[in-house]
Amino acid sequence: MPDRTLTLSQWIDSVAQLAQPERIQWCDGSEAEWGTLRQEMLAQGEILPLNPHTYPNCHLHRSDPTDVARVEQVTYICTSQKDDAGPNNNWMSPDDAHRLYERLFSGCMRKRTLYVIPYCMGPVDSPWSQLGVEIIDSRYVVANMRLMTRMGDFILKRIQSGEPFVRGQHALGDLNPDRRYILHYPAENLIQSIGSGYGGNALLGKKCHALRIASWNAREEGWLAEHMLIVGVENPEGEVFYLAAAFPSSCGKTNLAMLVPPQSFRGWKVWTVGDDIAWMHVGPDGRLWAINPEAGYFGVVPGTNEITNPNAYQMIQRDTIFTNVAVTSDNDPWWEGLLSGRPAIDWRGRPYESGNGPAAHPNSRFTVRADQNPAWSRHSEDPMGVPITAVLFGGRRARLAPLVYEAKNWAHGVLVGCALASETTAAASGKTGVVRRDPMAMLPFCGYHFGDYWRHWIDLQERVSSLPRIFHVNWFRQDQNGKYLWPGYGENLRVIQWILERCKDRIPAHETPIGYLPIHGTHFNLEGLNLAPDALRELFSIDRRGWIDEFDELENYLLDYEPRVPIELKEALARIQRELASTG
Ligand code: GTP
Ligand code: SPV
Ligand code: MN
Repeated sequence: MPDRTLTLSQWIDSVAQLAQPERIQWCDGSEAEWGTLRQEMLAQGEILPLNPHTYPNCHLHRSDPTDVARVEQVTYICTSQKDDAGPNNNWMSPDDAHRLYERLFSGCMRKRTLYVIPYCMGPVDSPWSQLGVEIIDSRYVVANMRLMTRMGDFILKRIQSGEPFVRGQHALGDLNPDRRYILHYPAENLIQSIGSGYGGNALLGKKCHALRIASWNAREEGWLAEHMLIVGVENPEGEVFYLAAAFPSSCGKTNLAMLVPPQSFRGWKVWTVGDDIAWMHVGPDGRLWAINPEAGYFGVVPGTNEITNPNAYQMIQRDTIFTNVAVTSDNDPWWEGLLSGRPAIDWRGRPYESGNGPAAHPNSRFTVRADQNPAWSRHSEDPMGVPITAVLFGGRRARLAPLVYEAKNWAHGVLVGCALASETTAAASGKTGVVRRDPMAMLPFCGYHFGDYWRHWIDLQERVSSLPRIFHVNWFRQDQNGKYLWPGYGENLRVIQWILERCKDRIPAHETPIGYLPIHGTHFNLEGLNLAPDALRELFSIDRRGWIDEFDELENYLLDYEPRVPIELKEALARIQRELASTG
């Protein structure tokens, strides 16, 4: 068991003694440091330069082909009581996990450099921010953390003066999937990760710290750490409303966070505060206030173009790290969904042959500093964050879930979040396209028992006097031929407009057992949109039989979390079931 009273340098020494690196480098986040790192990575082939004329200061990294996504099956929560991790997590006892770590870390950094990365999650002067230190032997991880967090010497000084921090110990190891583990010790504010250099497995500030460890702290301290984007929507009157939205991995957070309004929405603007993680606290005014702990985006590349996401497209034209995309014969990055160019080399570095799978990996990513986004909100740096008017839940549902509906009250809204289900995507290893429950989009990220987590959500109503309204959205409904019924992307602002009108109590809605829906044909802005009448009907229809089955299945699902499921959720569920049964 590591000694939590160790100072920073004692802790680094103890890790170095175990891992045996050739040297230790304390990172300061400076330009000079990046210059040296870049030269070393180029020399070693860890990054490749992209076309400097079309993509200035952009680089390509090809990860090990077996290391391209998060690995949920080897991600563990290590609590002394197994029950506290819940059926939603893999569990290992802290003692076993520490022993495993010591075995795997022993000598794992021989002939390598150990980098010490001091970072801050959240605006540097926010009372809600948290400090962390990641130890790692991968320059690529350093380069990514430099874009994704506030990193540097000034953090080190705060830690040395006694501020608490989360410890992250990480090593590439031999990248063998059989020796890959991501271990979390919430009671020790400690993360240990080995065997992967990719994304959420390796950038420890992100999912490991800002969600799994932070969600545990958040429950103890009365706040929320969520897998949510934060977006400001400004109407033509100049009023800005902030929304937080939880969609599972690769289900549209980045895209909604930087949406460009359709042409008919003159005078509307959208401002991005965050695209993946929200930390929400109860403010002195009784509202929920959200900060984005991150300072950059680690976003899905495929599907990004000047039509779907013009802001993202523009921001990744310079100073960007691309991971696992293809390249053209001109050495430009290329991916599926790009509107021009042709792939010459695929994501593994082999000559591209059509019929041999996608040229870019479906989970290929860009890493870029947030303020390169043309829609970046200057309120991203506000210490108190932004006030949240509405919370959205949504997933990929080819059937059943309508385009939008509103929960009837807080407990019902929490049930809507709890019932979130979505088709699996390439963001995690495993089969894609299978519908699974992913409550609040937190299945891979909640650091404790889901039953306790839902209780924590329910109890918020005691302390938040102006609760946000809760909505469910689904951009991914398909017709019989598998074609999306809704155009999505910028057009999603139409749904947001309806949501804001509802929040201001300006428009009536159609009451159904599952929630409030737009009244067919009115109060929903379709100006300038050519949708087949059939598509519209389908998008706003309720399949009563299908919903009865859905809620029966949900009732069954909740049994796994007993006896910790809040009674309020079961009552909300029973009420819907009764109403569905009686509206036949
Ligand atoms: P993580 O970073 O994994 O947490 O994902 P995310 O939720 O930020 O997802 P992202 O916005 O990157 O979208 C993932 C994929 O969905 C991309 O290929 C997008 O092009 C696609 N997508 C996003 N929004 C829409 C939409 O409104 N409609 C459709 N059809 N596709 C969308
Ligand atoms: C996700 O999978 O939800 C991501 C990418 O945002 S990762 O950083 O790999 O977690
Ligand atoms: Mn995510």
